[in-house]
Amino acid sequence: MRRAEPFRIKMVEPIKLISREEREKALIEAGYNPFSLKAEDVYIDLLTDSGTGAMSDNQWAGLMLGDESYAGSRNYYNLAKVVKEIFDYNFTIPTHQGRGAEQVLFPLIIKKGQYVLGNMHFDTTKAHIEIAGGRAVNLVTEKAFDTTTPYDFKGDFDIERLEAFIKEKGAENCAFILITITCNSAGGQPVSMANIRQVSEIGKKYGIRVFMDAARFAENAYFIKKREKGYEGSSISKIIREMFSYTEGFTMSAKKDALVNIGGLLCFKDDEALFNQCRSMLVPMEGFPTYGGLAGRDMEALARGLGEGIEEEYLEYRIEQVAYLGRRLTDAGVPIQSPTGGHAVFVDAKKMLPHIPGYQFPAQSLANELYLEAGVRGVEIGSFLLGRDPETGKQCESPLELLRLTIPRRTYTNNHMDIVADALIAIKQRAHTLKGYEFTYEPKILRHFTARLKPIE
Ligand code: P71
Repeated sequence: MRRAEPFRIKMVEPIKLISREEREKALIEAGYNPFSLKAEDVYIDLLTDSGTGAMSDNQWAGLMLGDESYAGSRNYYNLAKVVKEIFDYNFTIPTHQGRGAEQVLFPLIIKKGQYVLGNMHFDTTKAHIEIAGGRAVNLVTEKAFDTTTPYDFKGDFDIERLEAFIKEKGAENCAFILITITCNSAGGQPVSMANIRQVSEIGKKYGIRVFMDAARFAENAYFIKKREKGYEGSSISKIIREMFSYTEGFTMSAKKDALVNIGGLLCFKDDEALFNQCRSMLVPMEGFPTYGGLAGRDMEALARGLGEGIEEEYLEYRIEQVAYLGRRLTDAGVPIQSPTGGHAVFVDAKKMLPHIPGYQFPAQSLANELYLEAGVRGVEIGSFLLGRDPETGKQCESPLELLRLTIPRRTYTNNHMDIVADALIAIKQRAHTLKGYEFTYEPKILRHFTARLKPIE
């Protein structure tokens, strides 16, 4: 039988659609950069799925059981117990969010000039690799860049390129391999179990450690169950345990699949020495090892969220909502990364606005038009985000120009999805009239957060 959302709504947060004139004014004030909009001026906010979801009544109840002791909070032990149950990992470190975990781990395992091999590192992760003196290498399958041809696991590593790279550069020059599940930048695309296994075998063969960037681990497990032969009958829990048996540790932004508004994790299967090193570094950076930048109550919400985020009925609803928005767009001929992934629909702005070259930011143009049309905020994942080559100062060419419509968890209904779809379908009719953008203010690092732009007349 067809099923609706596996929850009912106990508390609501009003949202408002301001008038077209007010939106025009707000966008100009924001320098044509949706990052700079006031959230109150946004009707449906699809900027990110990070920390924007709704907690359950059980999580909110957990907040009241926060043990705010500086050391040895009971909520830490609850959290470590859940991590052991779900991932079968023995060592747990809480952090304030994903990049907190990266900031502690990466300098300990990267020597200057070493490569970190990944299936498209997320931008903040790449930044932390570089800050630690490493070089981020992208070895995702070429299939990820062909948005029109469906492929079940567009997050997979290109195994041949991975091995060739290690042979060419030498294993001693490779710090570690990082498997990002799901692959955010290519469209929330999953990595198959077979691929995770192969990557781990290559890691063993060359003596290179393998870690997970596990922000969307539950969505990845759900896709394995639905799309990979041999896993149809497995439970999500069993799939997760197998996925994590192939790696020795993970960093996690818990603001995604772990269903909290703040929090992160740094966990190890059995490397106690590395765990201890990380714990020492945690103290000056995030906090004492039993709270790591979180309040006791945050750790309790996280412990409970981890369990809820792997429930199959929840994941089915979650993935189906993203797929619903994807279908509405595809049916109307709006080009998207296909198939849809876990946390967002990615509109292919290169295809929708072929008259705007990459260096004039077609996906940013589409994001701005979508805000003007319906008060919907999406986010550009393309040349605007990618930035310039730090050595030559030249604008890098992004293989994809995408508008990410990121769906917060348990937050919006399919009525909201319809508003988004209708707006994009309307824009498609006049796509040729949209303009490219140029900078009026361009910061040097991570420019996309605060840059200001103007349309090119
Ligand atoms: C996302 C984010 C969060 C974000 C980042 C930049 C601008 C707006 C929003 C964060 C991730 C991620 C992966 C795979 C590590 C982090 C960092 N993603 N790995 O997609 O997707 O985690 O934000 O908790 O520090 O919107 P953190």
